Amino acid sequence: MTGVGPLGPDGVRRVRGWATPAAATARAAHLTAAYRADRTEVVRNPHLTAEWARHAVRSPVLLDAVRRAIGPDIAVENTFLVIKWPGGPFEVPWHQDGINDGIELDPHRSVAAWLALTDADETTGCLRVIPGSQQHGYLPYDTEQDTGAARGRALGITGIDPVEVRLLPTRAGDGRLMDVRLVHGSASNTGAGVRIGLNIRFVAPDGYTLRDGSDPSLYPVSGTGW
Ligand SMILES: O=C(O)CCC(=O)C(=O)O
Repeated sequence: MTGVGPLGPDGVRRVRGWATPAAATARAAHLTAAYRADRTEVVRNPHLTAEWARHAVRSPVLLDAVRRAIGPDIAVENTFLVIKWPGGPFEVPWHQDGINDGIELDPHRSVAAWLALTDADETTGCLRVIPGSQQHGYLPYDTEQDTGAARGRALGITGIDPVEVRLLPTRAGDGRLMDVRLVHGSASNTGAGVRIGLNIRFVAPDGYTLRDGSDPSLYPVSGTGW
C-alpha cells in the first residue's frame, strides 16, 4: 500500500508532553533499577502487565494525536519497551512497524508511537528515520529473531544513503508518531546514561490483516467501536 498516509509527507510527527519530564524520568529510574541486574533490553507488551505502561498508552496528549491520525476508535495492538544500556552493542535495525509474519497493519487505520522515558540523542541511540519512506509501501523483510539485539524486522536494505537519514533526538516526556510503513531504527548507545523508549502500535477497528491466524489481543483505549 503506497501513498503519503495520515501523518503527511514525512510520515513522522512530534508528540509533546505525553508525560512531564519529571514523571518520565522517575519512571525510567524505576525501570533502570528493575532491569539493571540482567541488563534486559526488550520487554514485550508491558501494557498488559504494568500499571505505568497502561497509563502511558492512555496519555490524553498521545491519544489526541492518534485520534487526529486514525479516528476515535483506538486499541493498542502491541508495545515494546526498549532499553539501551550505555556501552552495550544494541542497534535496532532498519525496519517498518506495520508488518511481520503475523500481521499487516493498514497504514490509514493504524499508527506507531515512540515515547521517550529518558532523553535520547545521537550519542545514546535516538530514533533515526528515512523521511517519506512510507510512500513506497511495505518492503521485503527478514524474519524477526526472538532476541533483544534483533528487535525489529531487519529489512533487506543495504547502502542506505546517510543523506536520507534524519536523527530524531527526543526529550524525556516527548515522543513521535510514525506511519507504520516508515523505515526507522536506532544506533547503539555510546553515551554515559541508559536510554529507554516505549514503542506502541495503535489500530482502529479493522485496521489490520492477520497473516498467520493468531489473535492480536487488542487493548482498547478510546472510542466505542470495539
Ligand atoms: O527504541 C528504539 O530505539 C527503536 C524501537 C523500535 O523501532 C521498535 O520497537 O519498533
